[in-house]
Amino acid sequence: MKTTAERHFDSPAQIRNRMLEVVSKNGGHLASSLGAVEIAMALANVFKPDKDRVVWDVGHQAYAWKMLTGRDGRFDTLRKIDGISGFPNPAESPADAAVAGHAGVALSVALGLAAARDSKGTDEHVIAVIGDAAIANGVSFEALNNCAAATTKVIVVLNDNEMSISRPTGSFARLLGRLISGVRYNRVKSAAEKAGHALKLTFLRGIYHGLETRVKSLFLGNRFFEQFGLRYIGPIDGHDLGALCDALIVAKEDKRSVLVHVVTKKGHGYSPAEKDPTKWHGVGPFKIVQSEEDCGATTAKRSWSKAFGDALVETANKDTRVVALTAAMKDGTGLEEFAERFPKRFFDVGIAEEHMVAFAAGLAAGGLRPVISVYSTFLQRAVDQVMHDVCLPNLPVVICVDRAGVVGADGATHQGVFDIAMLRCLPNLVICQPKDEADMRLLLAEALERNGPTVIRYPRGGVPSRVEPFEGSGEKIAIWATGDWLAKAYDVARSVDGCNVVHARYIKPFDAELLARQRAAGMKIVSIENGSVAGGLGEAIGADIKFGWPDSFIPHGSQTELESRFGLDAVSIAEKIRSVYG
Ligand SMILES: Cc1ncc(C[n+]2csc(CCOP(=O)(O)OP(=O)(O)O)c2C)c(N)n1
Repeated sequence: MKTTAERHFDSPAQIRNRMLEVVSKNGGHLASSLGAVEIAMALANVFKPDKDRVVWDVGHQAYAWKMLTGRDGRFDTLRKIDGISGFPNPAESPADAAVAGHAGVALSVALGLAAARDSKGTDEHVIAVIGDAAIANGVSFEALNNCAAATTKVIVVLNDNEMSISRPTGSFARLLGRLISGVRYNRVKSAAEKAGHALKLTFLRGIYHGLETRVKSLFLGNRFFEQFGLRYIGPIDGHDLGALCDALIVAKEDKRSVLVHVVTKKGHGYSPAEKDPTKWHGVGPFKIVQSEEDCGATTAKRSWSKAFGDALVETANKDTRVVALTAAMKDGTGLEEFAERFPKRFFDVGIAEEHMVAFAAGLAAGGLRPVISVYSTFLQRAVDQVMHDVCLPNLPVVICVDRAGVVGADGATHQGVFDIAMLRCLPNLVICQPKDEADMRLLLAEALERNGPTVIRYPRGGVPSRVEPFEGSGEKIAIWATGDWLAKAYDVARSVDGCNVVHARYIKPFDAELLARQRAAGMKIVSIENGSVAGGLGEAIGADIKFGWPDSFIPHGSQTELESRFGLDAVSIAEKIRSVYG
């Protein structure tokens, strides 16, 4: 693997330049990582990355941390197959205390690490870095509730950029807004902060922070985090490295648990990203420009998400009972237009998948037709609500599972391969997958007619407007294939004698009569699906050869690279079938 020599970074600007250089070629999570450069530098300065434990929440903002902890030399390989991951991963570096791709868990993991340290009697510091949207996640709240009981010493860095992927929703965002926008408080605070910044002696810092606490309670009266056993320090300017280091030193020296509230700007240092942080949250390759003009991050072709969004708007025009729900993923799941057209029928619940599904159950029980749009990997959070609140009462909730299948460069935390396996066992639930845009419309209409729950799954990437059927006339082998991999099954059938193809439009219940007829005629059954083999369609139909993702976590790489590496491209599949059946 080609690497650049490890280098030393003197300034945040150098790190940002390197980040831009690589992300503009490889794509990645830019705006959040640009905003967290000084946080990463301060953490690397004040703590020992190889000994102290830093847990990033979500982890998409940790590129600077990667560069500063021994991975700058390999940073060019970011998100590339066999290169470094876009998210923290302990298998990649000891400086990554935990895997981090799903939001809201950092505080829990950090509490566990701190409690383990307390029990062993060692002295490493444990720090959770968490965004203002991720801290409002239910798991974060459970951890806050447990914080004082779990340990006496954990450090939380709250990276508040006042943004989720889009504008955050909910009361907690408002609370944080009040904390950082009390004008009177800020004026006093910044004077106090300057004084504190100039003071290098610990006892003087103590006086400064004693004063700060009084200022806070005097002017703001906000003791929210202190009720949870966390001393509150802040708000601190997250792009002032000196102030950040000072605050972290105070947090480190304090015997109690501390939350340092840091205010940053998403996209900091790259004006197009500062101007439109939502667009620059996650980007494909782009051309770097220095003006505020849009520099045209790669625009993808029409996606499955957009096809879904358009179909939903059409349906909602006709049926006023239809409402749409997202857990902080309006932009990724194609719901922008719905949100604009029907603001009263649109619910962005924040990063709260469990709440979203149970909330949808309530909406359905109340007579509406809720349509949830959620990435496969994040729906995993809410499997219990799907079972308990939706399937058991058999409510008409439509769950549109986006990014179902391997997603590519985001890697193991984000591959959407487990949804069929997790959901197929749930009674009352219908699971289907469209083959093209026209089919998406039909399946959505069918789902909204049903008086029970439906899952419609579709992958990341471009949507074909129409996949022409090719059934083949073979009588030896029946290939059962789902949605996006149907076209691949047609390619296989064209190159292997004796095949015909079944479009398994409904995965549950599948067409048992057809299967029985094929079995009775002595046909071999082969399944091809963009999901895990364990628990997938192939298992359901008892296929003789099952093509899908194996029982391992699928790393990052492009979708096509991964398909060939795992023998799931049309040529490899055809070869395997020929080698088994001649
Ligand atoms: C459980 C879960 N749901 C959704 C996401 C998708 N997601 C990635 S980042 C993000 C927003 C995070 O906002 P914040 O915590 O404020 O961090 P920022 O990006 O602003 O630094 C979301 C919703 C996720 N990673 N995990």
